[in-house]
Amino acid sequence: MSDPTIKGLGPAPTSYDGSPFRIAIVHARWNDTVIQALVQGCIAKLKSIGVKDSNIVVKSVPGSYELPFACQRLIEGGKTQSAKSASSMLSSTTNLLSLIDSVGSSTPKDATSPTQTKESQTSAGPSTAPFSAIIAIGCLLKGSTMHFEYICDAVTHGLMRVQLDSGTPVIFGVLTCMTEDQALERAGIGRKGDKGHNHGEDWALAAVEASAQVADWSKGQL
Ligand code: RBF
Repeated sequence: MSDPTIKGLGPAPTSYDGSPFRIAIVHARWNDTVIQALVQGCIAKLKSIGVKDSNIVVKSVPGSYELPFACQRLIEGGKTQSAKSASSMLSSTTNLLSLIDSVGSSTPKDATSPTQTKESQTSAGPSTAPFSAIIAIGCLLKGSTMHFEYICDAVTHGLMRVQLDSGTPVIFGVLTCMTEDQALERAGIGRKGDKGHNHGEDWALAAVEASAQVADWSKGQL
């Protein structure tokens, strides 16, 4: 492998467990073969390091230019979903307490059963926690006009802004390639003898590492 930028991420000093985290992937649909390989590589790696299937949310947008806004809205959507679910859980607890009050202390066992069943179903279902990290995946290929430069610049700065403004890590999974072969090699599906390396796997590792660090650091555990 002659190009050192294909080799990918080195090992982290700590190995991280992905099981507590909920991760979103937002991907562009331009250059679909490359995108599909990157998204599949990313999902497979997330699962291999413990992220539950039900805690991986995948959304798509037309092109890379749409990624920053979609990430921003999805992060907010995750926070809204979490707040709604917390408030509906609180109101079912309040209903339960009023039921116990109204029937007296001899019947709490019967009274709690339906609610407990409902709650355990909820906890076994898809998570409604805010996203721990979001992975933006796109593939920009240099054409004969200046489009590439403008989109690369806007997307890069846009994604950085989203993570700094939201406090949620945004993993930069956007390939910016001069040729299609360069993109295929960075998706692990190169046409030459060497297939290259799937960078989607690295982005999965980065997402879990950033999630774990943010979770610790926000509790003052450094
Ligand atoms: N989106 C990508 O994700 N990758 C590209 O390589 C790409 N090339 C584009 C080239 C041109 C000339 C145009 C007009 C758009 C391109 N887009 C590309 C789409 C862009 O990110 C966005 O979806 C559209 O401009 C609509 O906002």
